Amino acid sequence: MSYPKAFLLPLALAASCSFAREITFPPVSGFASPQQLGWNDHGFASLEGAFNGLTTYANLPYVYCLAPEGQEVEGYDIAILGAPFDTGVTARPGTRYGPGGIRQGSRRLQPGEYSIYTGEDVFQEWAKVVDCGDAPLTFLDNTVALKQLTQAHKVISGRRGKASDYSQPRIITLGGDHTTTLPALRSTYEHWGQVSVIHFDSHIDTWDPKVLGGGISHYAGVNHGTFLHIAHEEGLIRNTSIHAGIRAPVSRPKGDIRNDLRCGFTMIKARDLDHIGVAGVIDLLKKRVGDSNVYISVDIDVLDPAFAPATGTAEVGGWTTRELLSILDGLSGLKVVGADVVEVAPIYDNPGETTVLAAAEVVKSLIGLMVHKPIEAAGSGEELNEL
Ligand SMILES: [Mn+2]
Repeated sequence: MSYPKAFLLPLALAASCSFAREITFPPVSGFASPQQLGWNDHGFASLEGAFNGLTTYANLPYVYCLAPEGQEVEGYDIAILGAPFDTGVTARPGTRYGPGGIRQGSRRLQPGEYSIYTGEDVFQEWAKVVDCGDAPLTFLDNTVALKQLTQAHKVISGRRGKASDYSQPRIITLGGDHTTTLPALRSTYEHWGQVSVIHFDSHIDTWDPKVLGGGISHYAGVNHGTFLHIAHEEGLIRNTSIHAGIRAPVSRPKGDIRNDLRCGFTMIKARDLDHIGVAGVIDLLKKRVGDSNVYISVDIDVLDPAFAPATGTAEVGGWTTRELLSILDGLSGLKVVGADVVEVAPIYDNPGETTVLAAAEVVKSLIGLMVHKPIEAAGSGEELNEL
């Protein structure tokens, strides 16, 4: 067979250019993880986590935590669970994309990095921390969706822990609008009984369903501004709960605050920080909850819209990201049995991803609190009457 000269010439040139760059492409298949490519040996591994594979929270391993009965599921101690739900809001919707947004904001977080403040890597202490993906929630019926979330939370927290001494997995939920905290509290109650809630938010969220929801229907009364009222009615929370960062107006001059106290809450207002400082806020929070089991709920709108524009009900005059992180880290030692970061609506974020970056760091601080205080399950609560 003979080839025309015009074809052979470039081949000959290429062969003579053996001094050109040496680029060896890896095979296109056959590797389960980048580590198996051997790049670890060349020191690249720590730079790769953020840009390969699927996007889990902080590049943690994904576990199919909702696997059907009978299927083996590896043990874990702290689980990330997404709750894509936004049909309980009173203002801008969009938090059904919150879990994905927070994971996107966490892409530069990964095991193998050490805090400049504490020197620790919370992902690689005693606890196995995993991402369970999102709970399957219908967006067509809130009542059904909230039941689905309770069930998912129960299944995931009901599995065996990895560290033998601390057998009860704890969950950090990525919201979702704030209504998603109610199913999480129902499930948490089953393992740990009543909890004190530390509620970071610009709104009190204890509104009477007859006030916020218009008394239209029972269904309408269950929303992101009433869930703490309902949690109190159901006996899920202790009268040692506390809000932090409150600044939004109330709708009844005295009635809302009276009802808030009745639901078991005191409050630290946003501007209190200016007078008592971060240490003062930490002190008040710790004193309020004492030695009780604690659930920490962080509505991202506790931050000023300058630091978290991507949320449904933004209120100006809020805390900075640094202040919130310092306060959270200052709560080390509390018995945190559950937590969430909610109301992140990525569609309103800016190109710098300000809100989701903040939310991802808040989640990391919450993991740190759980790691610092291993807790064993203290008996189960009674069966609950759910919606
Ligand atoms: Mn809220």
